[in-house]
Amino acid sequence: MTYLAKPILHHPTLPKNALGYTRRDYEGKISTLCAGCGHDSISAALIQACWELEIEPHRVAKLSGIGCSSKTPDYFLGNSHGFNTVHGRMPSVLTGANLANRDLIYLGVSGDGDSASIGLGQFAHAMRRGVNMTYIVENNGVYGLTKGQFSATADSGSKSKKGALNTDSAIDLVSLALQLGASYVARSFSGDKDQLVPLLKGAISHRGAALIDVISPCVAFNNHAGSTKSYDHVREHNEAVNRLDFMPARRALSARYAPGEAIEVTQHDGSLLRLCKLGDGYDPGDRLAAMNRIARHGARGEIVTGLLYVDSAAGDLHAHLKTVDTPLNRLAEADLCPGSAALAAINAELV
Ligand SMILES: Cc1ncc(C[n+]2csc(CCOP(=O)(O)OP(=O)(O)O)c2C)c(N)n1
Ligand code: SF4
Ligand SMILES: [Mg+2]
Repeated sequence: MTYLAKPILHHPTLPKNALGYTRRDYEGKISTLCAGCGHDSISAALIQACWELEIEPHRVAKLSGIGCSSKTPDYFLGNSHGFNTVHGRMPSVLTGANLANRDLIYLGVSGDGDSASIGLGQFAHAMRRGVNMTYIVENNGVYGLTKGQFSATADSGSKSKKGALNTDSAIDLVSLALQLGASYVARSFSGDKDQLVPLLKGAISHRGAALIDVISPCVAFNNHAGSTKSYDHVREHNEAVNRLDFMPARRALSARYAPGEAIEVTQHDGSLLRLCKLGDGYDPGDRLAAMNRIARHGARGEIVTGLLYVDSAAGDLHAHLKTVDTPLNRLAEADLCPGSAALAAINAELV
């Protein structure tokens, strides 16, 4: 229950990262979600990723909309900045915050209803602008918080808990993000922590718009036979294209794969993504191939997961706008106002 505070004390022998923090230091309040909800596993993966990345919690800003998924930022990174916005409006608030202070690490946490239904326009513009963020969609195919109506990501032909058939076509946020120009695009499953944690670490270290669509079953309203977002369905139809190893720039690199089996992508901060190809040679640098792969496998009812596309040289909104390196919220009046002589010179040019 929300009124129960977590105990602050923890065992002195818990492992610590280089900053001296334990995983407990990256937790938040006790979750009020249903036991078994996929969203709680995503929160746990985020805690693990931020602990392993040795991120100082005060450098993170978590933003969300409305929904069970959008409640989750309360359950991780309790010492970070947080903003729970209006339903579907997280991307514009995140964009504004990012423009004002480029120095923070932005986590956008949303649901399929929040992003693909009411917030679709906002989602699209944040992706096409290349806002530097990790945008996580906790995708269960329903509006969990309002008791299980189909969302816009529900597959055509899937059935509700009470047997109603969904006849609308699904919106695939991954395909949309690829088409709109996002530079790090992945899909994962809340039940696959081994895949999700490195995907999150890669996304957080990526500069540009990073989307991770995480299939996250709703045990209360969408975990039955006939649902394509249930634990059983996703386990049976999961088609991973690669396995990701994330190595921060400061760590010595270890060779885990034989040459020819892996692709390496160096990100702007020097961190390395090492992708072990599964099955036929999948190239995560080919946007069109990614779209093609998703459509081809989707037609067979398969859910393609893994790092589907990455362009580490794409840059972000600040690079496109050529803003100064100093966060805009730290500029003083003297930086912002060039003085009356400069203004007179500009005005003279316009005469
Ligand atoms: C403007 C507005 N419209 C509708 C609602 C009602 N509402 C609250 S949450 C929600 C859907 C949440 O679904 P999703 O984003 O998929 O999150 P989930 O609960 O499934 O994690 C809706 C329609 C609202 N709060 N505000
Ligand atoms: S209603 Fe569904 S989405 Fe919401 S907490 Fe329960 S299981 Fe999770
Ligand atoms: Mg949902």
